[in-house]
Amino acid sequence: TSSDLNKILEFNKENYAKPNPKMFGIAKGKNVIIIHLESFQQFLINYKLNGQEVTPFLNSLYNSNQFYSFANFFNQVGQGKTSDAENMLETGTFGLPQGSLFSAIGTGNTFEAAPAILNQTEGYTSAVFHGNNGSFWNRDNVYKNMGYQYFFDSSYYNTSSNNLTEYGLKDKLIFHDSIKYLEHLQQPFYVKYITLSNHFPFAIDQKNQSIQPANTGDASVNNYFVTAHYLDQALQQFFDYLHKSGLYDNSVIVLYGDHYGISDTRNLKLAPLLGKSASTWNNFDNAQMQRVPLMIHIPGDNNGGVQYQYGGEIDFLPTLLHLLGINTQKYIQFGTDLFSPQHNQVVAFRNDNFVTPKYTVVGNTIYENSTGAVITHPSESVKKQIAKDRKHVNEQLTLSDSLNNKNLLRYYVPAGFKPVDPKDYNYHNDFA
Ligand code: GP9
Ligand code: MN
Repeated sequence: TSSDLNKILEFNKENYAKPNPKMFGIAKGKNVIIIHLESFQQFLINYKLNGQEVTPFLNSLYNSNQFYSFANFFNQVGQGKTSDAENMLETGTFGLPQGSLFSAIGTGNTFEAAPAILNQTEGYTSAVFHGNNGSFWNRDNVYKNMGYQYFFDSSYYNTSSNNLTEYGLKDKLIFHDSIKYLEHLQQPFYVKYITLSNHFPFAIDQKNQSIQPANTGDASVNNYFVTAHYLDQALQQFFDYLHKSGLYDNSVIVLYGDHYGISDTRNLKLAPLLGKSASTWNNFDNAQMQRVPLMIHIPGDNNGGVQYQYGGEIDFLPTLLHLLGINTQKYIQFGTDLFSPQHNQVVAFRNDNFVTPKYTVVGNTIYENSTGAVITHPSESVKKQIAKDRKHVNEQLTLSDSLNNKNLLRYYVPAGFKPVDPKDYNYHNDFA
């Protein structure tokens, strides 16, 4: 295991991308509010269904200079879906090739995760707000290992049946009903809201349906737009509060989509709505559909706008830590800061396929992004580039798996980091 750890440390060192001096520390000491947009795909941004914007509020943020909005940001989850996204964003390591890391090994695993790092370096308070049972995806155990101080799960809210959708409290209610808890938290805080109304099969009661569904012959595809619209309204209401309370002006606000809402097979139904034909739809298109939003508001900074560099969920943690002025060199993280000039733009999917700014690689097939065409006879230089990228992807995934499967962070304590003791936390509803 010590040789495994050495390989990981070597990769980590080689892979390190130093921060962009223009961005490093520009949000130092600010609150951080992370909003997880359930099943939300990038194609919804600025999309019009029957001439009407589906997510007008998010669009207004995406198109404003108060957000750094990433146009080529991909989800990298495996079977652990939401939990894999959470894991990547907060630990900088990948989910597992099969199953959910949270469920499989999250209880006993050692993490050096955002809540602990931020608490130990800058004195942040941390909390999660989520309207489902705390045990879903083993969160109640994993969050303790991440160093989360508070977890406001469904037991903290009024969950009478008309307040619920399939997975728990409706999004408008979680944002509203959690304010009383948020307002008790010592600042600066690092908090995460995990929404859930926009989840397959995308069902919501009549009174919360304020746009017409699509008409594709697949009910879940049709209703995806309706629940995304509802989520958009919920966000607008929450942002009203953030402005009124003043939090907007002293908080980094991050919005991200965790993974697809529409599966590869259902993409065939969606294709015509995207101006594509189901008959020519292929693996290239499926890979392109894995884009999800990443939008970052930095208080007092109006230099945002659309960012075109390629990246994925694994890149988020070093990006955030650098914005907060925290050096990441000593932590083991498999992605790189999206704002760094040295950022690595190869985006690995959990099944070893990958996307780069120029190419999309699915198995042994190479597609050219600009045309979507298969490159049947790649030049020597393209072959060389792809081989190099493939090696990076394999290494990244394999080393992350060995780190987590063997629980190697037990043996690697970065200078000044105090290992997290899960016994320090309990999430029983005795806060209020
Ligand atoms: C449930 C929610 C959904 O609490 O986070 O998880 P998913 O099914 O998307 O993985
Ligand atoms: Mn999810």
